[in-house]
Amino acid sequence: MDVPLTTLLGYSLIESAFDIMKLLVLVLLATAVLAKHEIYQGWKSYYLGPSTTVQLSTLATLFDQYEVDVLSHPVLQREGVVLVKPEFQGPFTKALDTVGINYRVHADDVKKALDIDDENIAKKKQQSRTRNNGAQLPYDNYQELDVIYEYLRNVAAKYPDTVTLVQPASTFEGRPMYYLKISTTNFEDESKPVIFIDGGIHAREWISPPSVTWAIHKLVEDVTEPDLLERFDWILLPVVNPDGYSFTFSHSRFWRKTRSTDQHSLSYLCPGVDGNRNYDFAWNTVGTSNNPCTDIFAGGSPFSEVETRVVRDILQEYLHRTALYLTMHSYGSMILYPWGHDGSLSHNAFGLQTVGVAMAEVIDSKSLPNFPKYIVGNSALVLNYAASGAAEDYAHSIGVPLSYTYELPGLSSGFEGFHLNPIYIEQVVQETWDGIVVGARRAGDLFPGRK
Ligand code: 0X9
Ligand code: ZN
Repeated sequence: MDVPLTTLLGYSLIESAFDIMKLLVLVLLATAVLAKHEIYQGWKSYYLGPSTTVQLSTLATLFDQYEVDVLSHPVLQREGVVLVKPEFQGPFTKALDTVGINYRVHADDVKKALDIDDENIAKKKQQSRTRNNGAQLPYDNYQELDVIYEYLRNVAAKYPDTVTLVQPASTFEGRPMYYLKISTTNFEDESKPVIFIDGGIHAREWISPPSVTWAIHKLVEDVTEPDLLERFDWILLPVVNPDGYSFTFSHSRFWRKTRSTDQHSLSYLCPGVDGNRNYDFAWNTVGTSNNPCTDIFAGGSPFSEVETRVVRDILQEYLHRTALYLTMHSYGSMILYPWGHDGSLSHNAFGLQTVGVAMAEVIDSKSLPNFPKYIVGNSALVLNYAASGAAEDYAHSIGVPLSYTYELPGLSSGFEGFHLNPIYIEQVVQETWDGIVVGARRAGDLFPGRK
Protein backbone atom coordinates (compact mmCIF):
# COMPACT_ATOMS: atom_id res chain seq x y z
CA MET A 1 0.00 0.00 0.00
CA ASP A 2 1.27 3.41 -0.90
CA VAL A 3 0.50 5.47 2.18
CA PRO A 4 2.75 8.44 3.03
CA LEU A 5 4.70 7.95 6.22
CA THR A 6 3.57 11.30 7.63
CA THR A 7 -0.08 10.20 7.38
CA LEU A 8 0.65 6.93 9.10
CA LEU A 9 2.57 8.72 11.81
CA GLY A 10 -0.17 11.32 12.17
CA TYR A 11 -2.87 8.67 12.52
CA SER A 12 -0.99 6.62 15.05
CA LEU A 13 -0.29 9.75 17.13
CA ILE A 14 -3.93 10.77 17.03
CA GLU A 15 -5.00 7.22 17.83
CA SER A 16 -2.73 6.93 20.85
CA ALA A 17 -3.86 10.33 22.16
CA PHE A 18 -7.42 9.10 21.74
CA ASP A 19 -6.56 5.88 23.57
CA ILE A 20 -5.07 7.82 26.48
CA MET A 21 -8.21 9.94 26.67
CA LYS A 22 -10.38 6.81 26.62
CA LEU A 23 -8.26 5.33 29.40
CA LEU A 24 -8.59 8.50 31.44
CA VAL A 25 -12.36 8.51 31.01
CA LEU A 26 -12.50 4.86 32.09
CA VAL A 27 -10.34 5.54 35.17
CA LEU A 28 -12.48 8.53 36.11
CA LEU A 29 -15.61 6.47 35.59
CA ALA A 30 -14.29 3.62 37.70
CA THR A 31 -13.34 6.05 40.50
CA ALA A 32 -16.78 7.62 40.42
CA VAL A 33 -18.41 4.19 40.48
CA LEU A 34 -16.28 3.05 43.40
CA ALA A 35 -17.07 6.18 45.40
CA LYS A 36 -20.76 5.37 45.13
CA HIS A 37 -22.78 2.96 47.28
CA GLU A 38 -20.55 3.52 50.34
CA ILE A 39 -23.59 3.38 52.60
CA TYR A 40 -24.13 -0.24 51.59
CA GLN A 41 -20.70 -1.33 52.78
CA GLY A 42 -21.15 -4.57 54.71
CA TRP A 43 -24.83 -5.03 53.79
CA LYS A 44 -26.02 -8.40 52.54
CA SER A 45 -29.10 -9.35 50.60
CA TYR A 46 -31.01 -12.59 51.09
CA TYR A 47 -33.59 -14.63 49.26
CA LEU A 48 -36.37 -15.57 51.66
CA GLY A 49 -38.71 -18.50 51.11
CA PRO A 50 -41.39 -18.72 53.78
CA SER A 51 -43.50 -21.85 53.43
CA THR A 52 -46.48 -21.17 55.72
CA THR A 53 -48.74 -18.19 56.35
CA VAL A 54 -47.56 -18.15 59.97
CA GLN A 55 -43.99 -17.75 58.73
CA LEU A 56 -45.12 -14.96 56.42
CA SER A 57 -46.68 -13.08 59.31
CA THR A 58 -43.59 -13.63 61.46
CA LEU A 59 -41.51 -12.15 58.67
CA ALA A 60 -43.50 -8.92 58.75
CA THR A 61 -42.52 -8.49 62.42
CA LEU A 62 -38.88 -9.37 61.73
CA PHE A 63 -38.74 -6.82 58.91
CA ASP A 64 -39.77 -4.08 61.36
CA GLN A 65 -37.55 -5.33 64.15
CA TYR A 66 -34.39 -5.53 62.05
CA GLU A 67 -35.04 -2.59 59.71
CA VAL A 68 -35.04 -4.90 56.72
CA ASP A 69 -35.45 -3.27 53.31
CA VAL A 70 -37.77 -5.42 51.21
CA LEU A 71 -36.89 -5.27 47.51
CA SER A 72 -39.30 -7.97 46.50
CA HIS A 73 -41.98 -9.29 48.83
CA PRO A 74 -41.87 -13.03 49.51
CA VAL A 75 -45.16 -14.87 49.19
CA LEU A 76 -45.89 -18.58 49.49
CA GLN A 77 -44.10 -20.53 46.74
CA ARG A 78 -42.35 -17.32 45.65
CA GLU A 79 -39.05 -16.16 47.13
CA GLY A 80 -38.53 -12.51 47.96
CA VAL A 81 -35.30 -10.51 48.22
CA VAL A 82 -34.38 -8.30 51.16
CA LEU A 83 -31.46 -6.09 52.21
CA VAL A 84 -30.07 -6.37 55.73
CA LYS A 85 -27.71 -3.98 57.53
CA PRO A 86 -24.45 -5.45 58.93
CA GLU A 87 -25.48 -5.11 62.59
CA PHE A 88 -28.73 -7.06 62.07
CA GLN A 89 -27.52 -9.89 59.85
CA GLY A 90 -26.67 -12.14 62.83
CA PRO A 91 -29.89 -11.68 64.79
CA PHE A 92 -32.06 -11.66 61.66
CA THR A 93 -30.74 -14.97 60.28
CA LYS A 94 -30.84 -16.46 63.78
CA ALA A 95 -34.52 -15.54 64.03
CA LEU A 96 -35.13 -17.07 60.58
CA ASP A 97 -33.44 -20.29 61.74
CA THR A 98 -35.52 -20.34 64.93
CA VAL A 99 -38.83 -20.17 63.07
CA GLY A 100 -37.61 -22.38 60.23
CA ILE A 101 -37.86 -19.86 57.38
CA ASN A 102 -35.73 -20.86 54.39
CA TYR A 103 -33.19 -18.31 53.26
CA ARG A 104 -30.03 -18.04 51.22
CA VAL A 105 -27.62 -15.25 50.48
CA HIS A 106 -28.40 -13.24 47.33
CA ALA A 107 -25.44 -10.82 47.48
CA ASP A 108 -22.74 -11.36 50.03
CA ASP A 109 -21.48 -7.82 49.54
CA VAL A 110 -24.20 -5.43 48.43
CA LYS A 111 -21.82 -2.56 47.72
CA LYS A 112 -19.66 -4.74 45.48
CA ALA A 113 -22.73 -6.07 43.67
CA LEU A 114 -23.94 -2.50 43.08
CA ASP A 115 -20.53 -1.48 41.74
CA ILE A 116 -20.68 -4.38 39.29
CA ASP A 117 -24.23 -3.39 38.26
CA ASP A 118 -22.96 0.16 37.61
CA GLU A 119 -20.03 -1.03 35.52
CA ASN A 120 -22.34 -3.19 33.40
CA ILE A 121 -24.74 -0.30 32.94
CA ALA A 122 -21.94 2.07 31.94
CA LYS A 123 -20.57 -0.45 29.41
CA LYS A 124 -24.03 -1.02 27.89
CA LYS A 125 -24.66 2.72 27.77
CA GLN A 126 -21.72 3.21 25.40
CA GLN A 127 -22.91 0.37 23.18
CA SER A 128 -26.55 1.39 22.95
CA ARG A 129 -25.77 5.07 22.27
CA THR A 130 -23.82 4.13 19.17
CA ARG A 131 -26.24 1.43 18.06
CA ASN A 132 -29.38 3.53 18.32
CA ASN A 133 -27.75 6.79 17.31
CA GLY A 134 -30.00 8.59 19.77
CA ALA A 135 -33.00 8.05 17.49
CA GLN A 136 -35.14 5.63 19.50
CA LEU A 137 -35.35 4.78 23.13
CA PRO A 138 -33.12 1.73 23.62
CA TYR A 139 -34.50 -1.24 25.56
CA ASP A 140 -31.23 -3.06 26.11
CA ASN A 141 -30.50 -1.01 29.21
CA TYR A 142 -32.13 1.11 31.90
CA GLN A 143 -32.33 4.75 30.82
CA GLU A 144 -31.72 7.88 32.82
CA LEU A 145 -34.44 10.51 33.13
CA ASP A 146 -33.06 12.86 30.47
CA VAL A 147 -33.07 10.06 27.87
CA ILE A 148 -36.69 9.17 28.66
CA TYR A 149 -37.70 12.83 28.56
CA GLU A 150 -35.94 13.40 25.25
CA TYR A 151 -37.87 10.46 23.86
CA LEU A 152 -41.21 11.84 25.08
CA ARG A 153 -40.47 15.22 23.49
CA ASN A 154 -39.36 13.57 20.23
CA VAL A 155 -42.44 11.37 19.95
CA ALA A 156 -44.73 14.34 20.58
CA ALA A 157 -42.90 16.41 17.96
CA LYS A 158 -42.93 13.60 15.41
CA TYR A 159 -46.61 12.62 15.77
CA PRO A 160 -48.40 15.94 16.45
CA ASP A 161 -51.73 14.60 15.13
CA THR A 162 -52.03 11.94 17.80
CA VAL A 163 -49.59 12.79 20.59
CA THR A 164 -49.67 15.72 23.01
CA LEU A 165 -46.94 16.29 25.57
CA VAL A 166 -48.26 17.72 28.83
CA GLN A 167 -46.13 19.24 31.56
CA PRO A 168 -48.60 19.47 34.43
CA ALA A 169 -46.17 20.55 37.16
CA SER A 170 -42.62 20.54 38.40
CA THR A 171 -41.39 18.21 41.10
CA PHE A 172 -40.22 19.17 44.57
CA GLU A 173 -36.67 19.55 43.23
CA GLY A 174 -37.86 21.46 40.18
CA ARG A 175 -37.73 18.80 37.49
CA PRO A 176 -40.55 18.83 34.94
CA MET A 177 -43.17 16.11 35.10
CA TYR A 178 -44.36 14.92 31.71
CA TYR A 179 -47.14 12.77 30.38
CA LEU A 180 -48.39 11.99 26.91
CA LYS A 181 -51.98 12.13 25.76
CA ILE A 182 -52.46 9.87 22.77
CA SER A 183 -55.66 10.13 20.78
CA THR A 184 -56.90 10.07 17.19
CA THR A 185 -59.55 12.61 18.14
CA ASN A 186 -57.57 14.99 20.35
CA PHE A 187 -59.44 13.77 23.46
CA GLU A 188 -62.53 15.53 22.12
CA ASP A 189 -64.66 12.44 21.56
CA GLU A 190 -66.21 12.07 24.98
CA SER A 191 -67.66 8.68 24.08
CA LYS A 192 -64.22 7.05 24.08
CA PRO A 193 -63.04 5.30 27.23
CA VAL A 194 -59.75 6.53 28.65
CA ILE A 195 -56.88 4.25 29.68
CA PHE A 196 -54.31 5.68 32.06
CA ILE A 197 -50.98 3.99 32.79
CA ASP A 198 -48.28 5.34 35.08
CA GLY A 199 -44.88 4.12 36.19
CA GLY A 200 -41.89 4.99 38.30
CA ILE A 201 -43.64 6.19 41.46
CA HIS A 202 -41.19 3.98 43.34
CA ALA A 203 -37.85 5.31 42.19
CA ARG A 204 -35.80 2.13 42.36
CA GLU A 205 -38.22 -0.04 40.40
CA TRP A 206 -36.36 0.51 37.16
CA ILE A 207 -38.33 -1.90 34.99
CA SER A 208 -41.47 0.19 35.47
CA PRO A 209 -40.80 3.29 33.26
CA PRO A 210 -39.78 1.24 30.19
CA SER A 211 -43.02 -0.75 30.45
CA VAL A 212 -44.89 2.55 29.99
CA THR A 213 -42.65 3.98 27.25
CA TRP A 214 -43.01 0.70 25.34
CA ALA A 215 -46.78 1.19 25.42
CA ILE A 216 -46.20 4.61 23.82
CA HIS A 217 -43.99 2.96 21.21
CA LYS A 218 -46.69 0.40 20.40
CA LEU A 219 -49.43 3.01 20.20
CA VAL A 220 -47.68 5.40 17.84
CA GLU A 221 -44.40 4.13 16.41
CA ASP A 222 -45.03 0.45 15.78
CA VAL A 223 -48.79 0.07 15.57
CA THR A 224 -49.80 -3.59 15.48
CA GLU A 225 -53.13 -3.10 17.29
CA PRO A 226 -54.75 -0.13 15.48
CA ASP A 227 -58.11 -0.80 17.20
CA LEU A 228 -56.59 0.32 20.49
CA LEU A 229 -55.89 3.77 19.18
CA GLU A 230 -59.25 4.08 17.47
CA ARG A 231 -61.26 2.88 20.44
CA PHE A 232 -59.53 4.60 23.36
CA ASP A 233 -57.87 7.78 24.51
CA TRP A 234 -54.59 7.06 26.29
CA ILE A 235 -52.67 8.82 29.04
CA LEU A 236 -49.14 7.60 29.68
CA LEU A 237 -46.98 8.92 32.51
CA PRO A 238 -43.73 6.91 32.55
CA VAL A 239 -42.01 8.55 35.54
CA VAL A 240 -44.28 9.76 38.35
CA ASN A 241 -41.30 10.39 40.61
CA PRO A 242 -38.52 12.00 38.53
CA ASP A 243 -36.58 13.32 41.57
CA GLY A 244 -36.39 9.90 43.15
CA TYR A 245 -35.66 8.21 39.83
CA SER A 246 -32.72 10.56 39.15
CA PHE A 247 -31.46 9.98 42.69
CA THR A 248 -31.29 6.22 42.12
CA PHE A 249 -28.83 6.85 39.29
CA SER A 250 -26.79 9.62 40.90
CA HIS A 251 -26.66 8.63 44.57
CA SER A 252 -28.54 5.72 46.00
CA ARG A 253 -29.72 2.74 43.95
CA PHE A 254 -32.34 1.73 46.51
CA TRP A 255 -34.11 5.06 46.87
CA ARG A 256 -37.87 4.52 46.78
CA LYS A 257 -39.58 7.73 47.86
CA THR A 258 -39.92 11.28 46.55
CA ARG A 259 -37.25 13.79 47.63
CA SER A 260 -39.35 16.37 49.48
CA THR A 261 -37.95 17.94 52.64
CA ASP A 262 -41.00 19.88 53.80
CA GLN A 263 -43.08 17.12 55.36
CA HIS A 264 -41.63 16.72 58.81
CA SER A 265 -39.10 18.38 61.07
CA LEU A 266 -36.78 15.45 60.34
CA SER A 267 -37.32 15.60 56.58
CA TYR A 268 -34.04 17.45 56.04
CA LEU A 269 -32.26 14.46 57.52
CA CYS A 270 -34.58 11.93 55.94
CA PRO A 271 -36.17 13.36 52.80
CA GLY A 272 -39.03 11.90 50.84
CA VAL A 273 -42.49 10.40 51.09
CA ASP A 274 -43.63 6.99 49.84
CA GLY A 275 -45.81 8.08 46.93
CA ASN A 276 -47.78 4.83 47.18
CA ARG A 277 -48.82 5.69 50.74
CA ASN A 278 -49.68 9.30 49.97
CA TYR A 279 -53.03 8.95 48.17
CA ASP A 280 -56.19 9.94 49.95
CA PHE A 281 -57.58 6.51 50.56
CA ALA A 282 -57.73 5.38 54.21
CA TRP A 283 -54.63 7.54 54.38
CA ASN A 284 -51.96 6.62 56.95
CA THR A 285 -54.05 3.96 58.66
CA VAL A 286 -52.19 0.73 57.91
CA GLY A 287 -48.85 -0.36 56.46
CA THR A 288 -47.54 3.19 56.70
CA SER A 289 -45.34 5.17 59.01
CA ASN A 290 -45.18 8.64 60.53
CA ASN A 291 -41.41 8.36 60.61
CA PRO A 292 -39.87 10.13 57.60
CA CYS A 293 -36.77 7.96 57.95
CA THR A 294 -38.71 4.87 56.88
CA ASP A 295 -39.48 3.87 53.32
CA ILE A 296 -43.23 3.84 53.94
CA PHE A 297 -43.59 7.38 55.30
CA ALA A 298 -47.10 8.51 54.29
CA GLY A 299 -46.26 12.24 54.24
CA GLY A 300 -47.65 15.04 56.39
CA SER A 301 -51.09 14.82 54.77
CA PRO A 302 -52.82 13.03 51.89
CA PHE A 303 -51.50 14.30 48.55
CA SER A 304 -48.73 16.26 50.24
CA GLU A 305 -46.58 15.41 47.23
CA VAL A 306 -46.90 17.25 43.94
CA GLU A 307 -46.15 13.96 42.16
CA THR A 308 -49.24 12.21 43.57
CA ARG A 309 -51.34 15.34 43.02
CA VAL A 310 -50.53 15.14 39.31
CA VAL A 311 -51.81 11.54 39.15
CA ARG A 312 -54.88 12.51 41.20
CA ASP A 313 -55.67 15.39 38.85
CA ILE A 314 -55.44 13.19 35.76
CA LEU A 315 -57.71 10.59 37.38
CA GLN A 316 -60.20 13.29 38.39
CA GLU A 317 -60.20 15.06 35.04
CA TYR A 318 -61.08 11.93 33.04
CA LEU A 319 -62.91 10.03 35.73
CA HIS A 320 -66.23 10.02 33.89
CA ARG A 321 -64.72 7.93 31.09
CA THR A 322 -61.66 6.16 32.52
CA ALA A 323 -62.15 2.42 32.11
CA LEU A 324 -58.72 1.15 33.14
CA TYR A 325 -55.90 2.43 35.35
CA LEU A 326 -52.61 0.58 35.67
CA THR A 327 -49.75 1.58 37.94
CA MET A 328 -46.49 -0.19 37.21
CA HIS A 329 -44.25 -1.46 40.01
CA SER A 330 -41.74 -4.25 40.57
CA TYR A 331 -40.83 -6.93 41.47
CA GLY A 332 -43.06 -9.96 41.84
CA SER A 333 -44.96 -10.99 38.69
CA MET A 334 -48.30 -10.03 40.22
CA ILE A 335 -51.44 -8.23 39.15
CA LEU A 336 -53.05 -6.75 42.24
CA TYR A 337 -56.35 -5.04 42.79
CA PRO A 338 -58.32 -3.31 45.61
CA TRP A 339 -58.77 -3.12 48.44
CA GLY A 340 -55.21 -3.18 49.61
CA HIS A 341 -55.77 -1.59 53.01
CA ASP A 342 -57.86 -4.44 54.46
CA GLY A 343 -58.12 -7.29 51.95
CA SER A 344 -61.84 -6.84 51.42
CA LEU A 345 -63.31 -7.00 47.93
CA SER A 346 -64.98 -4.21 46.01
CA HIS A 347 -68.35 -4.30 44.24
CA ASN A 348 -66.42 -4.93 41.01
CA ALA A 349 -64.25 -7.75 42.37
CA PHE A 350 -65.52 -10.20 39.80
CA GLY A 351 -64.60 -7.89 36.93
CA LEU A 352 -61.24 -7.09 38.52
CA GLN A 353 -60.40 -10.77 38.94
CA THR A 354 -61.60 -11.79 35.48
CA VAL A 355 -59.77 -9.05 33.60
CA GLY A 356 -56.71 -9.53 35.84
CA VAL A 357 -56.57 -13.23 35.01
CA ALA A 358 -57.04 -12.52 31.30
CA MET A 359 -54.06 -10.12 31.37
CA ALA A 360 -51.94 -12.57 33.36
CA GLU A 361 -52.77 -15.50 31.08
CA VAL A 362 -51.62 -13.76 27.95
CA ILE A 363 -48.45 -12.53 29.66
CA ASP A 364 -47.65 -16.03 30.92
CA SER A 365 -48.23 -17.44 27.46
CA LYS A 366 -45.62 -15.02 26.02
CA SER A 367 -43.19 -15.30 28.90
CA LEU A 368 -39.90 -17.18 29.20
CA PRO A 369 -39.58 -20.51 31.02
CA ASN A 370 -37.34 -19.00 33.71
CA PHE A 371 -39.85 -16.28 34.56
CA PRO A 372 -42.35 -16.88 37.37
CA LYS A 373 -46.02 -17.22 36.50
CA TYR A 374 -48.19 -14.21 37.34
CA ILE A 375 -50.28 -14.26 40.50
CA VAL A 376 -53.58 -12.35 40.34
CA GLY A 377 -55.59 -11.20 43.33
CA ASN A 378 -56.42 -8.71 46.00
CA SER A 379 -53.33 -6.65 46.94
CA ALA A 380 -53.42 -7.27 50.66
CA LEU A 381 -54.25 -10.97 50.36
CA VAL A 382 -51.62 -11.76 47.74
CA LEU A 383 -48.84 -9.74 49.34
CA ASN A 384 -49.84 -10.70 52.86
CA TYR A 385 -49.52 -7.12 54.04
CA ALA A 386 -52.07 -4.37 54.05
CA ALA A 387 -51.13 -0.86 53.01
CA SER A 388 -53.28 2.24 52.78
CA GLY A 389 -52.93 5.30 50.58
CA ALA A 390 -51.99 3.37 47.43
CA ALA A 391 -52.74 4.64 43.93
CA GLU A 392 -54.73 1.64 42.72
CA ASP A 393 -57.08 1.85 45.72
CA TYR A 394 -57.53 5.59 45.35
CA ALA A 395 -58.37 5.31 41.65
CA HIS A 396 -60.94 2.60 42.34
CA SER A 397 -62.40 4.45 45.33
CA ILE A 398 -63.21 7.49 43.21
CA GLY A 399 -64.84 5.36 40.52
CA VAL A 400 -62.31 3.87 38.08
CA PRO A 401 -63.87 0.43 37.52
CA LEU A 402 -60.69 -1.48 36.66
CA SER A 403 -57.64 -0.46 38.67
CA TYR A 404 -54.49 -2.55 39.11
CA THR A 405 -50.98 -2.50 40.49
CA TYR A 406 -48.63 -4.51 38.29
CA GLU A 407 -45.60 -5.96 40.03
CA LEU A 408 -43.42 -6.69 37.01
CA PRO A 409 -41.05 -9.67 36.90
CA GLY A 410 -37.56 -9.74 38.29
CA LEU A 411 -35.20 -10.29 41.16
CA SER A 412 -35.76 -13.92 41.91
CA SER A 413 -33.72 -17.03 41.26
CA GLY A 414 -31.87 -16.77 38.01
CA PHE A 415 -31.82 -12.99 37.95
CA GLU A 416 -28.66 -11.06 38.57
CA GLY A 417 -27.78 -7.96 40.52
CA PHE A 418 -30.38 -5.60 41.90
CA HIS A 419 -32.66 -5.30 38.99
CA LEU A 420 -33.95 -7.53 36.32
CA ASN A 421 -30.95 -8.27 34.11
CA PRO A 422 -31.12 -5.72 31.23
CA ILE A 423 -31.11 -8.55 28.70
CA TYR A 424 -34.71 -9.22 29.80
CA ILE A 425 -36.05 -5.64 29.58
CA GLU A 426 -37.31 -6.10 26.04
CA GLN A 427 -38.97 -9.41 26.93
CA VAL A 428 -40.76 -7.87 29.91
CA VAL A 429 -41.98 -4.75 28.14
CA GLN A 430 -43.25 -6.81 25.22
CA GLU A 431 -45.12 -9.36 27.31
CA THR A 432 -46.48 -6.57 29.51
CA TRP A 433 -47.77 -4.83 26.40
CA ASP A 434 -49.63 -8.02 25.51
CA GLY A 435 -51.24 -7.86 28.95
CA ILE A 436 -52.17 -4.22 28.42
CA VAL A 437 -53.74 -5.05 25.04
CA VAL A 438 -55.97 -7.70 26.59
CA GLY A 439 -56.80 -5.45 29.57
CA ALA A 440 -57.71 -2.55 27.30
CA ARG A 441 -59.98 -4.62 25.04
CA ARG A 442 -61.74 -6.20 28.03
CA ALA A 443 -62.12 -2.80 29.66
CA GLY A 444 -63.56 -1.45 26.44
CA ASP A 445 -66.08 -4.31 26.27
CA LEU A 446 -67.12 -3.91 29.91
CA PHE A 447 -67.10 -0.12 30.04
CA PRO A 448 -67.60 1.03 26.46
CA GLY A 449 -68.23 4.66 27.33
CA ARG A 450 -71.16 6.70 26.04
CA LYS A 451 -72.51 5.71 22.67
O1 0X9 B 1 -46.16 -1.70 48.79
C1 0X9 B 1 -46.39 -1.17 47.70
O2 0X9 B 1 -46.53 0.05 47.56
C2 0X9 B 1 -46.49 -2.05 46.45
N1 0X9 B 1 -45.41 -3.00 46.41
S1 0X9 B 1 -43.89 -2.48 46.13
O3 0X9 B 1 -43.00 -3.60 46.36
N2 0X9 B 1 -43.77 -2.09 44.59
O4 0X9 B 1 -43.61 -1.36 46.94
C3 0X9 B 1 -47.79 -2.81 46.47
C4 0X9 B 1 -49.01 -1.96 46.53
C5 0X9 B 1 -50.22 -2.81 46.61
N3 0X9 B 1 -51.43 -2.07 46.66
C6 0X9 B 1 -52.09 -1.73 47.79
N4 0X9 B 1 -51.62 -1.98 48.96
N5 0X9 B 1 -53.24 -1.17 47.62
ZN1 ZN C 1 -43.44 -0.21 44.04
